[in-house]
Amino acid sequence: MFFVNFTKSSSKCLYPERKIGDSMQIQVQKEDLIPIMRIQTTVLKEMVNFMVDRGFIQLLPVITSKVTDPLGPDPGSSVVTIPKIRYYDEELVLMQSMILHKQVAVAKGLERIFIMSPNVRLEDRRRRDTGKHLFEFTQMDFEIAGAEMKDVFSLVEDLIIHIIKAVKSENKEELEELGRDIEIPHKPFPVYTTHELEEKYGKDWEIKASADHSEPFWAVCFKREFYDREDPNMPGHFRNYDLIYPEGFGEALSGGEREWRYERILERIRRDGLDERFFSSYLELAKQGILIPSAGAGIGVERLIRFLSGKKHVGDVQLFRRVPGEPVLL
Ligand code: ASN
Repeated sequence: MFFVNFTKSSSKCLYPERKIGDSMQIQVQKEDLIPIMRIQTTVLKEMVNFMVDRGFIQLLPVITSKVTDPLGPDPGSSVVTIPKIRYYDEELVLMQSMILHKQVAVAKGLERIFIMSPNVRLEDRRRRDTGKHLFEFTQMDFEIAGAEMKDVFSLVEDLIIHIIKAVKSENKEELEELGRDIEIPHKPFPVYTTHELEEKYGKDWEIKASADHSEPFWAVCFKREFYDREDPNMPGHFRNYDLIYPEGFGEALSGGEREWRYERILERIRRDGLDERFFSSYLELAKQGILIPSAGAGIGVERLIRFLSGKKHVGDVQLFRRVPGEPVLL
């Protein structure tokens, strides 16, 4: 047994008064932790190898900024506040995602980039039991100048297949210890529109559709943040996407083709009722006309490790859990 966390049933109260060392029930057992961390090691190594082999340049993450992803409007997000820090006279935010920085990086001539990017997202504590939310996590965030959706689909499908194969061959024992058997999916993965998914599974289609599939699939066309590109041929439709894991594990990745034109960005920031002043440094660059067409996505590292190791909650693959609504122990 290990000290990692309380069980869900430990208390109805979201922040039970307990100290480390109190008798706590434990979710991640020591015997699971070691195989999970070995699988994580393979995933991190193979993600970097794969992206470098495909010609991507690795950037270091940015954690403090003047501006970050607003994460809305997006039905997938429930952030209660953007984390801020004051540093002398500057007010900075902690990174929710590096999307705006990725756009600037590709515009500067770095055509294919990726970052192992830590994000802080202060999600509503009612998301404690979704199994897929963390308030601090890492995504492998990438962006490709001039790319389209189909380029991202093909790349991500190869990446997922590559990682599953690597884990199956390098972590055979660990998968056995965890009692996990994973199928190698087939390329191309199926693609559905969110409209089709809603029609078949209802408004909250994600987990139901995921449970109904035995291989990953794409969902396309979400009405969400201003930086995702609206389809020029079909206004009201969007050239963005999520990758959904099978077996009820839900969302793996989200991304899109990007909006790069100043007027359109501004119009959509206004439409979304966002504070223009918050985006002023980014808007200034867009106004100078430096942004270019690109497409990309970010894949949640802990969610991938949860899927590979077959755990119930994404917090179960974190040594130091960061689950909304749970107390932080260390
Ligand atoms: N990484 C995502 C993207 O590239 C954005 C996000 O994490 N919200 O679109």
